[in-house]
Amino acid sequence: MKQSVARLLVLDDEEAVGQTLALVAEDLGFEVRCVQTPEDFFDRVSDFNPSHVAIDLILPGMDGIEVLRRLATHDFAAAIILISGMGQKVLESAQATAAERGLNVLGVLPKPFKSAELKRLFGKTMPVQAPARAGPRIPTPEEVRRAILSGHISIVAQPKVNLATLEVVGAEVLGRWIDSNLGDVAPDVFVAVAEASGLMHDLSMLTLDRALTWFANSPLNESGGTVAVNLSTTCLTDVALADRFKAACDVAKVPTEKLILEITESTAMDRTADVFDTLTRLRLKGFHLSVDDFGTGYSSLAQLARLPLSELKIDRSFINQMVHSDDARKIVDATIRLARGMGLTSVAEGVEDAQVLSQLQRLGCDLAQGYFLSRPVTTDVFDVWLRQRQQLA
Ligand code: G
Ligand code: MN
Repeated sequence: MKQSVARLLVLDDEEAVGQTLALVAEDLGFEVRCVQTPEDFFDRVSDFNPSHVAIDLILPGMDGIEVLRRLATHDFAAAIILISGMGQKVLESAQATAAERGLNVLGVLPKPFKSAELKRLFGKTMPVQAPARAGPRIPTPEEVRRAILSGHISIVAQPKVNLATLEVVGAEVLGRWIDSNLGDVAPDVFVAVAEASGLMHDLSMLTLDRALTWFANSPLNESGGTVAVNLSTTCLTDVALADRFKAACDVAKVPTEKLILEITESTAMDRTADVFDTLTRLRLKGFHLSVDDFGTGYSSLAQLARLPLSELKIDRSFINQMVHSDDARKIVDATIRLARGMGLTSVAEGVEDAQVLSQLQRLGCDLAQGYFLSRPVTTDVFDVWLRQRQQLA
């Protein structure tokens, strides 16, 4: 017997809601079952084995949160859609709790919903059961060490664009490692290994050297742009870092003012004297400092004001939610104002579509970065792309 891989189980005490969901989902090739009580739901979960479930948060007897808690204790892996007439705020906090419990929440659906919204949600997971691809093995510290020493870690660059003029005003440089055995190793993977094995200093110097060598002769430098590199907290406890970075800039003949060093929010909030000293010394030598992924940590505004910063990068989790979530948009708006009030450049990271870009323009954000403008690309590709863009302008 042929069994459809896409199976949706709906739990909603309003029968009409289940019927509407069923209509849309069946149209998309789903096999659908609807139940009205949590008891029936849990019975059905085991025999119907759904790939997707839609759960109303308000139910008689047991509420939706309780249903989610029970699912979490069973390592439930299906994609979950949350439904509620209680407004976006309740839905979003339920989504956050569910995600925290390790559940796979596809999205939320405020009632009354349109079938287009539902299609968009389902569309996110098509094809429903893509074969799981085994991720590459985590490299050993020795492999990371060899990759650094033999210069196998290269860089890619992603543009930063002025939202008022759409001019390219800078680039963030990211490490890239394509290994003959391991394949493309994601930067957060090799950075984590480097951090844990005392290799971060070498990795940062290598990235900086590569960034400077490229930037010195790039059209980005010619047109007055800047180049950004990421700095980990481990590096900042090294008291000689500022001198070494300055020396590298001198060798490459790039003024330190052209460099933006990105630190994470938790680094910025680190109150150890060494970290604070290094940040201050870097700024005294002319480097600009930027707080990356802003909004995800626990900032103290007092500490933020104390640091010699030039830029705030608003975390992409707010940016890519801002079209759908009022809260995300308010946070972005407030952060842009905060940056402006403190004399800092605001940067939106993770801009993935035109709608987000135009909202950011309306809110008066200074710069944007993200796939919609360009993915991180090799520096050769970056230079060609930028020259073409400059000729067209
Ligand atoms: O934390 P930081 O902003 O330095 O992280 C950079 C990472 O973000 C890189 O791995 C890069 O590929 C990724 N990135 C860049 N632009 C986008 C985007 O528009 N969307 C998403 N999801 N990731 C992005
Ligand atoms: Mn960054």
